[in-house]
Amino acid sequence: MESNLVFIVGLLAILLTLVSMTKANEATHYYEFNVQEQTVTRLCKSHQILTVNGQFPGPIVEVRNGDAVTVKVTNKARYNVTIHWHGLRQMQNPWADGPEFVTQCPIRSGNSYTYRFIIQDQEGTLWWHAHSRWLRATVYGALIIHPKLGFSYPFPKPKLELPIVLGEWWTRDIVSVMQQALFSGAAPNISDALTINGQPGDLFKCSQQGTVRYTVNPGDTVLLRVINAALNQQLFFTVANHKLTVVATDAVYTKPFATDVIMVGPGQTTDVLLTANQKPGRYYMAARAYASARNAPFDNTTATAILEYKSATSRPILPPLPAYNDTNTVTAFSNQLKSPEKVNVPTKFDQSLFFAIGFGFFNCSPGPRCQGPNNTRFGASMNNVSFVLPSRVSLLQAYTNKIPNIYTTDFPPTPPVKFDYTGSVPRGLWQPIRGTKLYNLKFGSNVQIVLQDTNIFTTEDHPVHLHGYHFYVVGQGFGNFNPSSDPARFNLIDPPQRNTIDVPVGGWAAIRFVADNPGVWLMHCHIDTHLAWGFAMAFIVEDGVGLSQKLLPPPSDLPRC
Ligand SMILES: *[C@@H]1O[C@H](CO)[C@@H](O)[C@H](O)[C@H]1NC(C)=O
Ligand SMILES: *[C@@H]1O[C@H](CO)[C@@H](O)[C@H](O)[C@H]1NC(C)=O
Ligand SMILES: *[C@@H]1O[C@H](CO)[C@@H](O)[C@H](O)[C@H]1NC(C)=O
Ligand SMILES: *[C@@H]1O[C@H](CO)[C@@H](O)[C@H](O)[C@H]1NC(C)=O
Ligand SMILES: *[C@@H]1O[C@H](CO)[C@@H](O)[C@H](O)[C@H]1NC(C)=O
Ligand SMILES: *[C@@H]1O[C@H](CO)[C@@H](O)[C@H](O)[C@H]1NC(C)=O
Ligand SMILES: [Cu+2]
Repeated sequence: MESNLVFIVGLLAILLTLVSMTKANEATHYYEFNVQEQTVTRLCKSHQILTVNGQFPGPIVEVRNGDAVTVKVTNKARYNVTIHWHGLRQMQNPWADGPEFVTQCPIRSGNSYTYRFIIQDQEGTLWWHAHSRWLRATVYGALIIHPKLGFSYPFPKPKLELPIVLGEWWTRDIVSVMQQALFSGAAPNISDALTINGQPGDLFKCSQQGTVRYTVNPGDTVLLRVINAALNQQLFFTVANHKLTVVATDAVYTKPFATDVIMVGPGQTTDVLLTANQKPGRYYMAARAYASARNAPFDNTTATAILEYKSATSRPILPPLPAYNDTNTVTAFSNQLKSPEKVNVPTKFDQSLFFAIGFGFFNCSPGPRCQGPNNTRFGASMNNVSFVLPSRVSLLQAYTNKIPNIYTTDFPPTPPVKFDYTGSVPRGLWQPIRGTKLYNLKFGSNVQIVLQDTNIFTTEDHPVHLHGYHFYVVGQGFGNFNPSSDPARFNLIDPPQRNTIDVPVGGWAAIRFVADNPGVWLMHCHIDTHLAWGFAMAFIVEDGVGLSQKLLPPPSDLPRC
């Protein structure tokens, strides 16, 4: 009896020490991000790009679950800028989310803003990027969240961990590319190269020196944290002769599965394990476009990096890559993504939303500002609303300060006109309306959204990103969503959780989440061209009753417009 008590007291003491140790181990990280111009040379051409601290890709933010992070961003560049922490939930704290004119006004040239946030129950690979017009073309970096001290990955600890940040490179100033497109109304020029950690690789001229190389020992297992930071392009990624075991997407673990190739949409991350179990040699890692729109130009180059076994000098082997339009490979890949075990998916919902998403065209009078097809300007919309950002104040400030005439809350929960979304869409339906329309969600509501691609102009696989949330992807398919037969096939057991969903080209995806994070949260296509054309909307998630269910007050240094 007594010895039992001593044992229990002893156990309690140990537990308490453990708990306090864990607390003590939660670190505070301080970073300084100086956004500045830097001259960079690729493909034999030099020009100034925007960087953080002169680095390209930018600095890696590496923390643990539970840590507090402070990043002082100082704008030493010519342009207005903001930084977004892509995939971080920022519970009650949209002030640190970053999208320009959504949760904050831009940080003006010469000014600073300090992002302060705590990593809450998240681990894995995320990233940060500029969220101000198209500046994220070069302003991006990895955000790696390790498990808390004393906790481990749900797989054997890899020998090496490598961030593999995929990007797009223009040999011209990206701002001029953007300005030309936004002025003319036509599609922007495509990129001149794809990059892996900022380098196109030695298949490109003048690029041999800079090609990224990783050395491994035979038998090593390597964790590749693949991030698609490309501005506009979905990408296939593969490594010659090596299987990739997928273990996580968007910083959520998955049921492991082996594959030769992965497809990563802009905004998404995929963690894969690779074991160096092949003949000692040199093997290319390679990334190339998955381009699903019909008759649309795209960057058809191949970016490479080299995985070399120690002391190997042989010529690197180039892996086969799927064709640019190989949707079957994309579907086979995404169908294998599952949560590791049974998860708690909302089965009854308070909000059943249906968003038709895709292109649109604005008719205009022929001239230099009307260079889209047949005297139009390109547009894009969600439920026929082509989103317009405010410019006087951010949506979040307008919401919290009750400033009228900045936005309305009448974003349509279903398409205002029902049509055969993926069939041949009559030209009369192609012109959306412009607006700053938000949608209200009560705190705690269970939400389902079916995202339905349209065939206005062309169908396309769009990577749709929701800020402030992770959602379950309960189903996807091709053609028009059928509300009477498709839900029966939903995966309500172990669907994957993501923050960015590639909606199948000419198809649909159904996502579910609980609206447990108050604030104003943007949902948009992560192809920046489409975002600029209006492919966005935002949710207002109202405060709940509990203290932990309310928005935190704004930081005192929040930029003013
Ligand atoms: C876009 O491409 C066209 C045709 O190659 C070229 O004339 C134009 O200068 C380019 N624009 C920019 C901003 O790079
Ligand atoms: C893209 O590049 C690949 C490999 O270089 C080539 O085989 C293919 O024909 C190209 N496709 C297009 C549409 O240009
Ligand atoms: C892919 O494109 C090629 C030509 O670029 C075409 O022959 C083929 O039919 C296309 N495949 C699919 C599945 O669309
Ligand atoms: C432009 O006209 C052609 C020929 O009538 C048509 O096929 C195409 O869809 C039109 N595009 C737009 C954006 O109106
Ligand atoms: C979008 O709204 C405009 C203006 O009311 C209308 O002309 C067009 O047909 C609508 N299109 C769709 C797909 O709802
Ligand atoms: C920066 O943003 C402010 C609004 O906050 C705007 O008035 C100003 O024109 C912008 N400056 C540039 C260079 O875009
Ligand atoms: Cu898109």
